[in-house]
Amino acid sequence: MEEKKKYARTLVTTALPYANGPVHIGHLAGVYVPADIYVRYLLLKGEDVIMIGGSDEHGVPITIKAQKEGVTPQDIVDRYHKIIKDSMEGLGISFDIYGRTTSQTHRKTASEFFKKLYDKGEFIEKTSMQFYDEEADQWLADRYITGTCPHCGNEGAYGDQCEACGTSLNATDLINPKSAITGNVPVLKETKHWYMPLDKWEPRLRQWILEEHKEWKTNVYGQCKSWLDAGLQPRAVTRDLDWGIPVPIEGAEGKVLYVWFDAPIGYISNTIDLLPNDWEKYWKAPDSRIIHFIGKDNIVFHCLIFPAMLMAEDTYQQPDNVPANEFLNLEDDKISTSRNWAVWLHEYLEDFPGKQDVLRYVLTANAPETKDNNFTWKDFQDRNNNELVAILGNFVNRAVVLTNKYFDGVIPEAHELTDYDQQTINEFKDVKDELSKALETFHFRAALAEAMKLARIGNKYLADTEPWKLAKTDMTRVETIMNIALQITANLAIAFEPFLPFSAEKLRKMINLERADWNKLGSIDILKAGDRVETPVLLFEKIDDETIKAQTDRLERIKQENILKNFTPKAVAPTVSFDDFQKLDIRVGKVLACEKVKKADKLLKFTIDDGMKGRTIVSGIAKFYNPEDLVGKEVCFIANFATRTLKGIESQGMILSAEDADGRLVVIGPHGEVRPGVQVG
Ligand code: B3M
Ligand code: ZN
Repeated sequence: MEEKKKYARTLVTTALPYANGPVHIGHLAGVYVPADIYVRYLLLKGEDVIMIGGSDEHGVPITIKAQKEGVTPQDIVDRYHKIIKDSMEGLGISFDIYGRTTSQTHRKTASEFFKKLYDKGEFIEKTSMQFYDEEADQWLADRYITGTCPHCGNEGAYGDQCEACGTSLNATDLINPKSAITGNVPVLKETKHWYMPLDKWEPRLRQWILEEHKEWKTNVYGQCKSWLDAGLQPRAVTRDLDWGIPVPIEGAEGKVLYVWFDAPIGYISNTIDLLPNDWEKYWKAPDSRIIHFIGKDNIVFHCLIFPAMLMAEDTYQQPDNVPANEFLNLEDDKISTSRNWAVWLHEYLEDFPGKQDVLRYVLTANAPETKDNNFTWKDFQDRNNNELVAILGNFVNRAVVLTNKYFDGVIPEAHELTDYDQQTINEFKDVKDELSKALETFHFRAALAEAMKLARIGNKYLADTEPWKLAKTDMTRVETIMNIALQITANLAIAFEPFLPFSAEKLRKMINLERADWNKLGSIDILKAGDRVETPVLLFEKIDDETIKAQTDRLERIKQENILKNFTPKAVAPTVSFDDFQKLDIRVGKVLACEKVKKADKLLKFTIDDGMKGRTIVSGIAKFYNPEDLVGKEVCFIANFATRTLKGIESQGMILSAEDADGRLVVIGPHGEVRPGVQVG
């Protein structure tokens, strides 16, 4: 193996979330929780590390949101920056700074960065045709144009992508393009922009990633390789927009830096704000290393475009690693800010006070490290009840309770060890190496499983040695057992600190362990005999079905709302003549009786007064009505519908109903009183 590069300090950056909405569990699982675990781990080892975060406050998603709400983009970013910052703090994400890209420092840093590249001749200038809304007097960013997708015919495709078929588009590909601002047909006008010639940097990027960073995660390496193999094209780094950092050169009035040009520079400006005199060594000293934590949709920007910008600038170091994660789904559906399909962090913290670690645990145990993964509330409940409560919490509680009970809270001495004691101790003596190896290679799930293994070992040790039975006969033996159990507890306090910092702190307080020292991990002399433990506090508590149901009900409501919101009527069927229409004999009938059909959960059996001798109709609307509520109601039915036998019942007609957007069926009837048997037409 290649020898590991020695480093003196680490700069950890985390993707800057767009301040157009709060952060959700997808952001957390993909970026902030793993980054925080990593940083806490390095801190525990006593390393020099800083963690940089902040909001991405430019870009079209923000202007669109502002326009929708009739407020300014500044209002939007002020609102969400605060929500995001506070909620991240609430979850214990240990940012050294959480800044924003609307700060003065950032504006200056990004502007100067652009100017330097411009002065060095690193850009190419190109003119192109772009859509313009003449009534709004505004250039239209891709997201501001909708039209028909040339691939699938979806009428609501955006200028950059069709969300129905997933194809990436250019705005000029759209059939019947429309401005999202006025609904007018936009015109094409010529405009000038500055481009990063990525093709120029391609050979260096190839060498740097494909040859020198084969150790990167396979999903990251693979994505870079496929971009590089497809060949890199020049990319525009300016936009015609009035929200962003003005392009700092003459002849660029009304233009701003492309959000993906300024956002990664945000890492630099936030470092400057954190360490005005010392920031440069984190970015430029050869014994510093930089690690970008991001989600998979950001790989190209962090591995190819930003590095090309840094190469062009020529004084910065490249990142050492970019451990990007895949996506987390929610209840088997893609998380989406615009569809409100998410578990929002700020809401979680309100709904589950004091349970930050439960979320951190579940998101790590389920982290989308190598493939997309799924969050379900059921799994959340199970992992809390069966793992945190039943294994970790249970062991710690027993160890501390028994120490209080038998020794008045004083840590007893260990005497002669049995083979079984030795075997147990051997089982976790390598935990430090195992955990370190997993954490250093960004395998956070495996690392968490390793920490949990320690708790399992402890649980098994107490269950097997049964000190509560020995307490009557062999107190010396109980002293040894409890000493070992408490040493395992101390190990847990250290091992879990990166993952579950709130619980680890409680645990440390319980056993009076002042400081967690990573180097002690795996040993059995962390706690001193004669020192005291406190009375136990519960680290975790069971989460009941009702609590979980409140969350799944909320999601169900959102699902229904989305279906209704997105309803567009179906295209009208081919024209029919009056004669054709008259072939259908539609009549009004009165419901005399209505009951559920046995062994068929969809069907209702109607007895209808049709003004003649009456008839039976079976209809598939049982899910939507209580049969008794329909008795006495007037309904419309097709009287000459061919009879069918359903579940052994002959159905003599069809009751008309409308199907709502969410699939709900609503029975159709007259709005005034009419005699049963009259025709509709
Ligand atoms: N704001 C995109 C995102 O939230 C973008 C990340 C910027 S990192 C410099 O996915
Ligand atoms: Zn399409």
